[in-house]
Amino acid sequence: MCSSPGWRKAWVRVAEPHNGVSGVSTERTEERHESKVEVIKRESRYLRGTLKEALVDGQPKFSEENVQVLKFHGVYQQDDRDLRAQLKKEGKDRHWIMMVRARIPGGVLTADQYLAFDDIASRLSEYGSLRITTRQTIQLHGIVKDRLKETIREINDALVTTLGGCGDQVRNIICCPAPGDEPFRREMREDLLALVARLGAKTGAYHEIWLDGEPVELAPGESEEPLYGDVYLPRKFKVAIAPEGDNCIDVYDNDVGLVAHLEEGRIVGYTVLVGGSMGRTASDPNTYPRLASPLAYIPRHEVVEVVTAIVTVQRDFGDRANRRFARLKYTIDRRGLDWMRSEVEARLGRPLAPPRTLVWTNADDHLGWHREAVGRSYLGLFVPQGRVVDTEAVRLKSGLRQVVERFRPTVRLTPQQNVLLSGIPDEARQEVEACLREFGVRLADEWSLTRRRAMACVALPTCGLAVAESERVLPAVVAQFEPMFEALGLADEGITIRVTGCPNGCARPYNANIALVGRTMGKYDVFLGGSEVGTALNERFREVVPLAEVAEAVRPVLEAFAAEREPGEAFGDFVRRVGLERFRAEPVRA
Ligand code: SRM
Ligand code: SF4
Repeated sequence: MCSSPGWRKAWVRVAEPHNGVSGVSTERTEERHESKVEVIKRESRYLRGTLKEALVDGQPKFSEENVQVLKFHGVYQQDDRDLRAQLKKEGKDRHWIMMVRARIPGGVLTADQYLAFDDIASRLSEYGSLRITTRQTIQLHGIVKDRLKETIREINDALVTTLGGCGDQVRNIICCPAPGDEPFRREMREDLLALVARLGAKTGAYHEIWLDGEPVELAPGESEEPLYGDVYLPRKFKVAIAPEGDNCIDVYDNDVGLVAHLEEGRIVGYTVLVGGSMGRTASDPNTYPRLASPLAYIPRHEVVEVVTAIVTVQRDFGDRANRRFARLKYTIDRRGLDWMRSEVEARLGRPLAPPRTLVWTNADDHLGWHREAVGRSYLGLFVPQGRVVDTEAVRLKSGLRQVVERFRPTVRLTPQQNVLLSGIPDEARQEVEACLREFGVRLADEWSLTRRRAMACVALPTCGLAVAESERVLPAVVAQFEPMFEALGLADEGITIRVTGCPNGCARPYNANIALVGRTMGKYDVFLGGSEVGTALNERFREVVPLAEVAEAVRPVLEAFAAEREPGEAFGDFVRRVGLERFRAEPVRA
């Protein structure tokens, strides 16, 4: 395993005529720096590293090199930050634990798969909970190193993988989770699975390390990773699919967003968006969130070929020297959208058609009862902060388990961290409700719209990058705003509140109406504007506001909105129309 310095000068050949994508011949050789992670990837032998040996070395944690390789396998090494200070005082090492993130395309699980996760969490995780993520997957926190192999093995036994959960590759592809018998829903799913098959990592390392598989011999000239090569992508790469009109997945926040255009209920083609991403670094003003830009309209049957071409452009031209600027958004902003289009066209060997105009009417949370097909319904259940856990008051984990065991629904995870239970016979609706109530679980209409639409990232105690609380303070944040919205007649506006424990933006804060982004423990930057349908970025309103004062800080803007809005005007549109300057001058009321 590598022991190279963090930054090293290297001759790197980029963009060899690459595998599988026609028409590229942009071979060039240049001298440039390469980040440490690039070296680790190359020397990992297609993500093997020394993980096999490390799993039996008796140590509680992995080496720095293996930590990087592990991410590609869906595993993050963390420590319980609640225990850090006490352990330090006692002169002890941190309490090392792993977070395991599955890859669940479009968030769809069979009943048995869901039950397997529930069971694994109960037996193998120190927290015992399931965390539904903003990208429709499940994370298990608190897996000690000795239990990691067993955990991944059991997830694999349920026919789910963790390969591609994290790392510099195409991550879990997300898609509107609503079930239904309209043909376009089946077609979106087919296209999603075709993309997963094409863009997923192919290395045999996963089977060798976690499942004790034998190495597979490659034919002469055959590559273990025909698409990615041995250094994979410069950075994470996210893809999302939305049906025209309903932006429940925040399609503009992805490296590639695909918007399905329908005719007579069937998909005729996609508008392709490129270069979205939320992440920014507080200390670096050259980093920024960016909404994806429309690139082209493509007929449906070209979707895999076109997305593959875009991925290869980023593979070949993304920044491999500085990971801070390695996302597709920076490649596009450095070189221009026209350049991006021509590069994709060169790889396809044909011109792309201009994008279509997109109209968004909704960002549906899909909660509550909905008719799904003749005789069948689905129930969208609100999961506070995405955490499926039993508390004294509400036994959500046990209640969900009971319903899934008895009624065998397909479980669909939503990008707003909730679950949809699909395929329930209409006549069983009341029984399902009664069963959930037995465990103290409230149905969606018993929550305020503000609460339903609010999201928070994980942050403390597990996230190593958190500088402030997020998941654990979301209820208190919403509780500040709820009475204010009520008093101002704004409770039914669907104003979105999102909180993150640092500027990385895991709960997609920068297109929320009201966002709290952690600056330091207990203090947040407050962003306002955004859009209820995820089509606009918000703007920083106030900096380093103590948690207890955030709602009061926003009050003048909400009051002005209630008094001065134009008929039908949404909060985000109002903020963009009137601007925030006049409110900034006002002192914060304590
Ligand atoms: Fe995220 C890093 C959690 C969605 C942008 N994210 C992390 C890590 C792994 C921290 C780390 O690197 O050590 C967090 C683990 C916390 C924990 O203890 O579980 C973490 N991100 C999450 C999840 C679980 C938040 C949640 O509450 O649901 C989401 C898991 C998604 C999944 O299933 O794959 C999650 N992360 C996102 C999103 C939202 C999205 O993709 O729709 C974003 C913004 C979009 C984007 O990619 O820009 C996001 N996460 C980041 C970034 C900033 C990336 C950037 O390019 O700037 C980081 C930091 C990094 O990669 O260096 C990060
Ligand atoms: Fe951690 Fe920051 Fe992501 Fe929250 S936004 S999970 S604090 S990396």
